[in-house]
Amino acid sequence: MLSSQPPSNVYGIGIITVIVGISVSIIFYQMYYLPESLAKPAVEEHILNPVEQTMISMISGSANPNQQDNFVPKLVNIQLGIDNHIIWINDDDTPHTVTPDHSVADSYSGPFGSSGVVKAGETYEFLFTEAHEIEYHCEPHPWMTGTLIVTKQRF
Ligand SMILES: [Cu+2]
Repeated sequence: MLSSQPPSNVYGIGIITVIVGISVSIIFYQMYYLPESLAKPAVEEHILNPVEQTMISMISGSANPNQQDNFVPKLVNIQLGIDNHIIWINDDDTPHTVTPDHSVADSYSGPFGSSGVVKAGETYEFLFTEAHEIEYHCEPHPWMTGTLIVTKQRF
C-alpha cells in the first residue's frame, strides 16, 4: 500500500512551492502593482494627447527690467483636450526659469515649474490634465511674470 504512494516529502515540497508562489505574488502586487495603479489617476486620452501645443516665448531682452514684455503671451487661456501641452522656449540669451508663485502640482504630471534654469534656446514643457489657475515668474528676474488659466473643454 505504502509503496504505491509517493514519499511524503514530495507533498512537502509541493506545498512549500505553492506557498512561496503565493507569497511572491502578494509581495509583487503590494510593492509594484498597487503603487503603480494608485500613483497616477486615469486621464482621458484626448487630454493626454491634445490636438495643439501652446507655445510661450521668453523673448529677447527679457532679463532687462525696463522691457515691458518677457513671457509672451503673458496671459494664456488653456483648454484641456485642446492645447493643454505647454512649451516655454527661451528665445533670449540669458537663462530663465518657469517658477510658480505658489507651489502647485498636477495630479498626473506632478509639480509644476522648471527644475532649474531654462538655458538660451532650450525649452520647458508641462502637460496639464486638470483645471488650474497659476501665476508664475522667473526666479532670477522677478519682474518676468505670466498667468495660466487652465479650464475644462467648452463645447
Ligand atoms: Cu529670467
